[in-house]
Amino acid sequence: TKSLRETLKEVIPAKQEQLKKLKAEHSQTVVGDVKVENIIGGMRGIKAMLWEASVLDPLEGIRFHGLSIPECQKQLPTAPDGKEILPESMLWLLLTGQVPTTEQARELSKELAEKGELPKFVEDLLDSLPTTLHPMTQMAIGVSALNHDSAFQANYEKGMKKADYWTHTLEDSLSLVARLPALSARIYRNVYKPGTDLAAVDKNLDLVGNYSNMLGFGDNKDLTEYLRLYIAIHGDHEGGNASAHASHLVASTLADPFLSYSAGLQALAGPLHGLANQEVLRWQLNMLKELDGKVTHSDIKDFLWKTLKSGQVVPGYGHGVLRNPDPRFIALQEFCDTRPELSSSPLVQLVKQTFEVAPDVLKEHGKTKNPFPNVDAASGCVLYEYGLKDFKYYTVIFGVSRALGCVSQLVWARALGLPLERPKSYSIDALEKLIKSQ
Ligand code: AMX
Repeated sequence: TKSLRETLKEVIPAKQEQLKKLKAEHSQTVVGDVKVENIIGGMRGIKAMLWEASVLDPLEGIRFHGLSIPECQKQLPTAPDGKEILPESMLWLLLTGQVPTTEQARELSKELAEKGELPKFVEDLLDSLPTTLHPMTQMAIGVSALNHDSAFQANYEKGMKKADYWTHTLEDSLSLVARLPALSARIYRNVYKPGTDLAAVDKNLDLVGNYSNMLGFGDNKDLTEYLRLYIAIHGDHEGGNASAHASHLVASTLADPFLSYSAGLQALAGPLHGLANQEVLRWQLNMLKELDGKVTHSDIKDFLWKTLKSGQVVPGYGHGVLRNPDPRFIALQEFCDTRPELSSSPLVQLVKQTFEVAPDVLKEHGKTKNPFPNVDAASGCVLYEYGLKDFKYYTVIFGVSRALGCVSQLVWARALGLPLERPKSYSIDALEKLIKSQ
């Protein structure tokens, strides 16, 4: 069986060659144009980034190295006691473009568990933060501080060769992913369960088995399975989304993976991005309370219009790229449908009923380009039903997941020698001048 490092050593030269050929033959080939609407419209639609691990189709949704979510669910190894995708399998796929064998996935689980402890000073740093500080801010601080032990930074200072960049980036990336469960669970303990014991990293458990255990939910096998699925399928969503792009931009300065991913987390903490899952739950719980158990389609419709007329967005609906229901939303709905305790829950039912009503209301409202649910429409209600009710914490779980894609791209960016990002910007005056000169 080949190790992760051996597999990467094999696949990287072919990709380097492929890019070299592309550059030599097609540097001047035009693949799109830039309109003023793109410049003032958040760069939507501009084809401007190289991102290896996944590509998002507006209608079909995400594919990880060509594999759709249902294909990943069929092909990627699961935990010994589980049926859902193991995030380690997804990490292997994102990094190498290959489906790992069960043995390879187990080896990666073992390596991550062995590297999973936090340095003492990071534990002390997290313990010193006020519990009123948002868990996402705490997470970004903790991840940033892990750069104390960065192999990339240490070797850069010693003057390493460019050809060695990716190997040290990989070591940092694995160390970051390995430490996220302990870091994130410590934040959960400090904020929501102060004074209780925090389990140590168990060398025999997989990444999420450990995470769930450290969160205090180790006995809840269903929640652990849900977290595996959730963390695996949130892992990557191509490169232009705010967290991935922020992490990629910072990494392009040759900042190490810890600093780069800390920037990704800061972007994830915004309400239009990762914070949406906490907002969805707050909004659905308000709806449940206001409708007082008697929920009809017409009641939901009225509630949706009330939200829209008050000038707010419907959280969990719409997307910058997608133009269909998000396949990640569908995968999470299917998880709910297979479990009686979830399918009978009024909250889970409400999410489903909202999906039956909201697209038509949003179409009638006429603003959003995508009236369908994104992944955040479903993700929080399951956590809530399984007893993880502290919804300010939900984006941290997203943050554990999104690291898989961001660090994979980081390894590829260093292996392919991608340069510093530096797009051109214009002031309004300069843009007007540019338009006149056309
Ligand atoms: N409810 C009401 N109005 C919406 C809407 C929604 N769910 N989604 C978009 N709109 C509005 C926009 O606010 C915008 O209005 P404006 O012209 O007055 O500014 C208009 O429709 C056009 O927006 P768009 O091009 O369809 O979307 P976008 O690419 O600018 O933004 C997104 C995408 C996700 C930020 C937006 O749909 C939104 O705010 N959704 C609700 C929040 C949410 O669910 N975020 C999670 C996204 C997934 C994730 O990152 N986790």
